[in-house]
Amino acid sequence: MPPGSEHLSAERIQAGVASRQFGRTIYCLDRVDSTNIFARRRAEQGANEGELVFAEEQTQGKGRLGRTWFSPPHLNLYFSLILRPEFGAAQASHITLMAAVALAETLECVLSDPPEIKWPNDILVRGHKLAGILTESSCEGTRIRFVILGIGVNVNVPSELMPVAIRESATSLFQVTGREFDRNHLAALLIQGLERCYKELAGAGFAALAARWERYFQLKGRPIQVQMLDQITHGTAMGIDADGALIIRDQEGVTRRVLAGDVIPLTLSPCC
Ligand code: BT5
Repeated sequence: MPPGSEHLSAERIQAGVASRQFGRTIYCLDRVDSTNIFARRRAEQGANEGELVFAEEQTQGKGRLGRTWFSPPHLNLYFSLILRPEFGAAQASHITLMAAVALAETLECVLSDPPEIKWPNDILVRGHKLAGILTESSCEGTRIRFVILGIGVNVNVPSELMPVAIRESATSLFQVTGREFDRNHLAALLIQGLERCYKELAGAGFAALAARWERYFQLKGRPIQVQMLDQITHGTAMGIDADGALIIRDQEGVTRRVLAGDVIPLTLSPCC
């Protein structure tokens, strides 16, 4: 059987996860509106940290800011992890940064080209989007009740099946490597990577992961544009601060913190 034709199975994923702190309970659904919506309901019902929801297909896969995540059946990974961190709501953005490191480190093991992190939530390969992260938190004052960490990875989807709107900007492991992947095995690797990085974050804060995050952040020192709703800021990407905000230096030399938005790399124009 070709590796890409296997259905997702909780047993097969669990067989590949060594420690099982994450993934003791795994739902593998055929079809769902969004794994984040399903996982939120489970969290509201009291599900434990580490519970995972996978789906073969999402009919309303969510991106940030009301955008959609293209989620065709049986080709990719769409999953949500329930987290109940002890740290405060001010550190919730660290979950996205932690997940980006876990994804980049895991995907690097199966790729010859190193992945890149595009702040705050994209994983790119050769400049094309391979995976996206959507973190949704439920807080009570300064306390986090739970976080739903949603991850979509394009695994075996060929370019011709992508919607035209993202065909140029997106990629998949199949497109990059020319081979199909066993999604159960890849899911297990991702869960292990997430558990390892989450333990580091919970134990020592984002400082434990910052250098690794920076290693995958290829835009440092490069001119970028950051768009947040109708506001556009231009400047040079300097990195992130301890809160996970993007630091940019604008044309006047003023340093700014950006808390949310879409980063667009700009090309340097030759000077005469
Ligand atoms: C994201 O949003 O990148 C977060 C994606 C999170 C998806 C997972 S799947 C499991 C879980 N359950 C959910 O419902 N969601 C999460 P954002 O940065 O806003 O990017 C969305 C944009 O990426 C879209 O507007 C498209 O331009 C593009 N896009 C949509 N689907 C894509 C895909 N499959 N691959 C690459 N790019 C895509």
